[in-house]
Amino acid sequence: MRTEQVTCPLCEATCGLDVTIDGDRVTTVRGDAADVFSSGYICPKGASIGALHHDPDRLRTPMIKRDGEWHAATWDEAYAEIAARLPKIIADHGKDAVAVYAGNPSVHNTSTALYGRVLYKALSTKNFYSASTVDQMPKHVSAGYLFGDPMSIPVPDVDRTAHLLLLGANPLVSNGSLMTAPDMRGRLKAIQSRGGKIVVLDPRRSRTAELADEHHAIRPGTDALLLFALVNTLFAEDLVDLGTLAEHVTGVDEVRDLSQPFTPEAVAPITGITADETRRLARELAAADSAAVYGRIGTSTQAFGTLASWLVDVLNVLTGNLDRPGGAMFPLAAAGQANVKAGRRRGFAHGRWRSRVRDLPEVLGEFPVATLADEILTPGDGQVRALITVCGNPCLSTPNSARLAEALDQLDFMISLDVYLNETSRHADVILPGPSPLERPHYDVALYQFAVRNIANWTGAAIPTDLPQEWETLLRLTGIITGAGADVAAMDDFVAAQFAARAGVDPDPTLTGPERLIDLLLRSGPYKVTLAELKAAPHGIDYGPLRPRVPDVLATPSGLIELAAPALVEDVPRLTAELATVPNGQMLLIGRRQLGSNNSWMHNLEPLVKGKNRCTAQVNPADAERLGLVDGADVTVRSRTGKVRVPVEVTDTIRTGVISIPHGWGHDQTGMRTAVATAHAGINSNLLADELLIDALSGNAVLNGIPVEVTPN
Ligand SMILES: Nc1nc2c(c(=O)[nH]1)N[C@H]1C(S)=C(S)[C@@H](COP(=O)(O)OP(=O)(O)OC[C@H]3O[C@@H](n4cnc5c(=O)[nH]c(N)nc54)[C@H](O)[C@@H]3O)O[C@H]1N2
Ligand SMILES: Nc1nc2c(c(=O)[nH]1)N[C@H]1C(S)=C(S)[C@@H](COP(=O)(O)OP(=O)(O)OC[C@H]3O[C@@H](n4cnc5c(=O)[nH]c(N)nc54)[C@H](O)[C@@H]3O)O[C@H]1N2
Ligand code: SF4
Ligand SMILES: [Mo]
Repeated sequence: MRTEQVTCPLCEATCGLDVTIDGDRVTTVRGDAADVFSSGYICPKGASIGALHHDPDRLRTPMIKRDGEWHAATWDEAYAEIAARLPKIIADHGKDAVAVYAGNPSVHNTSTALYGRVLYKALSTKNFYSASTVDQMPKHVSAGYLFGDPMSIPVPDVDRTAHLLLLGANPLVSNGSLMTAPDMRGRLKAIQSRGGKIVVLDPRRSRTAELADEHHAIRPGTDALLLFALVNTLFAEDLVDLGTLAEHVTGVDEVRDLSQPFTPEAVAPITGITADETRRLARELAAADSAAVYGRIGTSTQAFGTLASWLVDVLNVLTGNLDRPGGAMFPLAAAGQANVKAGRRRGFAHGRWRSRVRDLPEVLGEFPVATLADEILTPGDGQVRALITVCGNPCLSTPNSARLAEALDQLDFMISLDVYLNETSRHADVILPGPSPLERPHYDVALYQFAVRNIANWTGAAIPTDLPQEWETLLRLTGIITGAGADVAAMDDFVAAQFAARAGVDPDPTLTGPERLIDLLLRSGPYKVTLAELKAAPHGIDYGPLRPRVPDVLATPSGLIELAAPALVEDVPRLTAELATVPNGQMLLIGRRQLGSNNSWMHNLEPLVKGKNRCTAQVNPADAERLGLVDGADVTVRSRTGKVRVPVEVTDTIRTGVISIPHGWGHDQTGMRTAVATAHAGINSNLLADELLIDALSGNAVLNGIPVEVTPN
């Protein structure tokens, strides 16, 4: 029996776990009380990390599909198949003929986070897609233009704030996002016990809204209007006070002018929040000793995602709360922090090239995943003929996923790096599995960059494995693309040399793989720690609360916070036009997350799916009565792209005019190896999400506020 300290890689909270292992069996998983960040907190998913490790359906060998039948294969056979098919497609049709889709866990996985880009660079395809465009891309765009770097996303300083205004986020269930902070319940309650206030804007009375001091049931998709009305009020009532930030900001007058039409009275009929309430929200925000405005999925995956993301930070700036303790601050991670080079003035640009079929803008070198099916299905020069998915399940997670599934069947070749044979990988020709989270080392190189304290924590592999680590797999694939062959060690030395050159320190000759890269990043980072020192601190090292980083963090051409950056301002007329909207009573579909879910992929674990069916359509009692819906009976929900039948859950926790279905379900397909998930299939809400509805600026998909028709039969 032994107990290992493991940083949980399953969501953004980075909790420390105590994993007790007897021989090769995981016996218990508990929160690590000594973890410097999570202090013993754990959620149901973290507690299921042993079930994930032991899941008999989890793939342990590569799989090859021949004549529609899956065969377990050796790694050599799998690479031979890939070598025989992939380079030929590139040779015949060019680099853009191969698309990549990188999914959410690729960010939570040290191998893919560090070595994914090596493969992507070798492929150098314009057809790069990721879960970012069904998630946070609008925030990157707004941060890019405001602060000069798309990774400069301020996080709420929850541990010190006196006032937290949350829009479209439910951290009590999601455990926080773009705000790495384990135990959000504890942290939010601490705000209240020190006399602070929490206000939630959400069409649903979520768990976070239940705990909050105030909840306002905003109409979906209208956050940008409400936020502009708050800005309008701050100016109208002379409440704007930038404090010490003033000398670092430009564009304040322009924002004031832009906000003129968005009076609380003008937006109230559309947002559903009265003018008086809106004014009070603005006054309280301005009056608080410190305050942070924070928006997440609900404000991002909507038609005005970038404007809403921008206005969140406009409010943080105008109330003097950006970059000050208790406000919204820029973390400084121990390793790999992206926005640290002083004196950068390059600024940010998106739309440097555009997609072939729908003429959509590139952002951060990727195209919106909402157009991936178009690029596969539309013949012509540059048509996508092969796809590599890396930790992604776009057949459940992206809009109009039925059309995408059809498109995948037309590919000449598809590879999935995935741990399951599921809704997406079933379309592949070759599946390459990776080790379980307990079989690999972990350092959260991505999420510590959004943490509410500056934290570093290293996890070694808790359980040995015969499976190659995914960084080795990625380098093997790179070797096939570049013709460099199968010498993984040589390629790894090359990667390390590049990291070392950038970092300005020499690689530790005793290390290889991610250990060597993380060590380089740590030693060249702000706290100059070594990997060895981190290994000696199994509960992590806490570098303390966030510290102000303006002006060094700013990388705009002016060196200032560009509050009225032209690219953002140019999108405002689209919002102004919304002021003419008269809500027509059409039902609007939104999503919701659930404690036991991890987007689409952890439903194969019995502990997370047992009990009552959670894939229900929530509607308000008034709508149920009006539409003739009965609690527990099935309802049909239709959109332009599809229709589903799903059980109704009548509840007053949801606003009238809104219907909520969680995403990530719909495990009712054939040819998968997910026995538990299939027995708890639910329906796929993204059959209803319309790939034509996007935030024009960022290309992000609209997954909330989708017009639907709801009928009892
Ligand atoms: N309607 C609606 N749709 C949404 C959302 C929403 O709120 N509403 N949310 C969106 C958001 S925020 C996101 S991030 C996306 C997520 O979208 P995706 O990233 O496409 O989907 P996931 O469900 O995270 O699927 C992850 C895949 O990675 C595999 N996997 C897990 N661990 C590993 C590993 O260690 N190695 C490898 N190789 N594979 C692994 C899983 O088996 C699964 O196939 O969904 C989006 N879709
Ligand atoms: N248990 C669990 N945790 C997760 C995940 C999971 O699938 N399950 N996924 C992880 C991922 S990838 C991410 S990105 C994060 C997301 O983290 P969060 O953004 O906190 O996630 P959600 O719970 O989807 O919260 C979004 C909220 O927005 C509300 N909403 C919908 N439309 C609107 C709108 O138009 N305006 C406003 N103001 N609100 C709206 C919804 O009702 C919902 O309560 O969660 C992460 N954590
Ligand atoms: S909150 Fe996230 S990091 Fe913490 S145990 Fe749960 S899944 Fe793991
Ligand atoms: Mo996400």
